[in-house]
Amino acid sequence: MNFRHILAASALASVIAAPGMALAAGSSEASLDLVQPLSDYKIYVAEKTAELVKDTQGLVEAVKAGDVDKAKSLFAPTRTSYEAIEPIAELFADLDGSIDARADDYEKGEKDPTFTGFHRIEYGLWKENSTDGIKDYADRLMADVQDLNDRINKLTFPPEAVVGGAAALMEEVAATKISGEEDRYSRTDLWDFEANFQGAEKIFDLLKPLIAKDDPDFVKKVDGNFSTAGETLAKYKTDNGGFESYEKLTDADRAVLSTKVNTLAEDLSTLRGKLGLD
Ligand SMILES: [Cu+2]
Repeated sequence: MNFRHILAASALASVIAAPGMALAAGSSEASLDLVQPLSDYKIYVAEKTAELVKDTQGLVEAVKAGDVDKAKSLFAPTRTSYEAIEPIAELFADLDGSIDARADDYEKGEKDPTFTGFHRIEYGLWKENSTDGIKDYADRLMADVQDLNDRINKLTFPPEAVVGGAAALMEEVAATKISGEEDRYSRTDLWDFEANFQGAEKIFDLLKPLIAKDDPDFVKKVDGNFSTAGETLAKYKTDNGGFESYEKLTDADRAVLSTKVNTLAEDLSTLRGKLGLD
């Protein structure tokens, strides 16, 4: 990193901390172009975390009321706002662990008392078919989600995490969604898929104006892959706006998604370099 780069980065950080602040006239640093997309992204994330808090409240209420069916119906839609902003949520590793870890991360798996969060609740609802053992986990999830919301509101978004986030989301899909690892008890994986795609596409759309001029073919290719992935997922949409079980996904469609996800991950991983953040 050279000195000019450091200056630009710190100027950028202070501008992002105060989104309303006007840019100094004549500032033509490449990375200052990121100010607008970053502040737009911050708004997007704030909306998603507010939604997450509200939806989690509903899920927690259903669990505490002992309403298994209602809690099941709220599980997948509640998660989507978390999945869409995972590049930012993951900056808080402690919370990401307690909110979204899988049983495999714990020595005693599902029976491990430190296994908490969405997937512990998912296990209770689908495998134990009961809310009895998960009421405390519901309270904990609510507290963690509030904490996440507070921390995100105070966060100065690191440009590399945002720009790199588009690829990170596609890598998340490649690593934990295609395999069906993430929502193994409920088979609601396709909801997460869509949210991950939307989160990645949001970042790409915000950055697009910065790359479209120099690299129109790249933009076209990425847009094309996003839309093929979207069309493939759309085949599994249900009438109530949700998704069919992951088991319904055909091998052919799984292959299409897998190819698109890997290509997108690869292409989007070049964004940081294209925008001078490497
Ligand atoms: Cu996740």
